[in-house]
Amino acid sequence: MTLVSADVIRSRFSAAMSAMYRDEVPAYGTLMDLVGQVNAAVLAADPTEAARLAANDDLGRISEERHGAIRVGTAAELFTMRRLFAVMGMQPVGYYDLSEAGVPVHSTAFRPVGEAALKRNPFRVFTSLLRLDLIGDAGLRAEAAGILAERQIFTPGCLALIDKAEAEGGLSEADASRFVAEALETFRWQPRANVSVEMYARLHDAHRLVADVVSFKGPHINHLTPRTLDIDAVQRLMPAHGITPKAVVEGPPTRRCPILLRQTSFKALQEAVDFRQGDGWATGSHTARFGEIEQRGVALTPRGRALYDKLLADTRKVARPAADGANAAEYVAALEAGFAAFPDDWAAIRQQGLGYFTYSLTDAGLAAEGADTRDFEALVARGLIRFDPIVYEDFLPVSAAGIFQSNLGDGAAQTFVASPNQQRFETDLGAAVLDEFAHYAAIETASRQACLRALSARRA
Ligand code: OOG
Ligand code: NI
Repeated sequence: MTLVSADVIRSRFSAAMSAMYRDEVPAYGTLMDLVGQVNAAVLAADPTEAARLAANDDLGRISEERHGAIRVGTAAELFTMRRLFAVMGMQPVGYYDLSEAGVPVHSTAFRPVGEAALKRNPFRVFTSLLRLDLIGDAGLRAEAAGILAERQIFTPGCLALIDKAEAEGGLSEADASRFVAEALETFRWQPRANVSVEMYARLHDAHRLVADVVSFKGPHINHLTPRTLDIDAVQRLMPAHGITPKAVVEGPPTRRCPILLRQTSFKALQEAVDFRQGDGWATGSHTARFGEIEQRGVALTPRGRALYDKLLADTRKVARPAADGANAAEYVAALEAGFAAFPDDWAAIRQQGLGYFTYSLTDAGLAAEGADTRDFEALVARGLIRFDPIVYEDFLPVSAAGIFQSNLGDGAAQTFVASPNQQRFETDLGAAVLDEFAHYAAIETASRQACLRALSARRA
């Protein structure tokens, strides 16, 4: 029997999720259209960049590209979520501790790994596990754990297909279609809560995020994020399209050579929810679902990342973005001043070992006969080998915290003692998370070796 590739299942799932979210949250559709227009304008205005993206086979993925986020409540849910995403070729990459930023979760990102899979479809899901251990009220903690223990967030059909995919190494065409439909159910918005309005209020008082996870039958997808080539333009154009963005863009400032990830979001919608009341239902509301856009730049090496973290921390000592946007201009100015210390041209970023790049032969390299392959840098300098930034595929904890906070409301600021616990997270997940740096380094090394092999073959 022929099995459908995991990449194909992921592409179909990502498209199905996008259609569902467009339906449920119309502002997401508006944002998608706006991002499409801005991306088309950027490419039209910069034919060199368009040609570079086309040559690297990266042009096709941009308009298809998105990430989403969910929050699960128990170790068992996280464990099965890992198995579900594995059917679509998505592995847990990275560990993010959000407790430090006042959000009682820790997280990973499920995403494809490897160049070919990323080019096919880079869909990612930022997945957080609620940490009830950080909630002070022991009684409430036990009640919340009890509610979570009773829910089943996966359909029986989905669970059976995960088992089947694991046993048979993949799914047939018919099973893959069923899997996409069944898996989608887990991420759907549930307008009927699992709890009474009183319980919801108690959970909400402990932390809005606790209410968001515990009160519902499943981990509704809380945002989907298209990738834009010019986040400042989209941010500027959002209000004219009836969308109010958060005050500041998270991440590095505007640069000629984008690094890592810049993100901005629009505020969560207030949605009607039916809460349990006696034998019936009482209508209330909940805010959880929002929209976000992102612009991705070069993946940084540990050294580049350390410089990024330092410059961001220094900036935030000077100005911390206020939730209401009061000091937005001051923050942006401080950020720009701080990041003047981060080189803003590709050659310098590469030479100083701050970013990861892929290498390929130029036309001159393809035509060269008898190049000396012992000195790699000389081949770059002679123009036989070119370099292109590797796109950062992961997330940033400070930015993620900013995105969480902007959707928790201004009164929600709360502090927890920073308590990263990667070991606990990995035990719950049932697997170790992959190290993002090792993965980018491997892509870079493979491209270097491929260039050298091609040049040596020509010499013989
Ligand atoms: C996830 C927030 C993090 C991002 O893009 O950094 C995130 C959440 O609110 O559940 O999606
Ligand atoms: Ni996000």
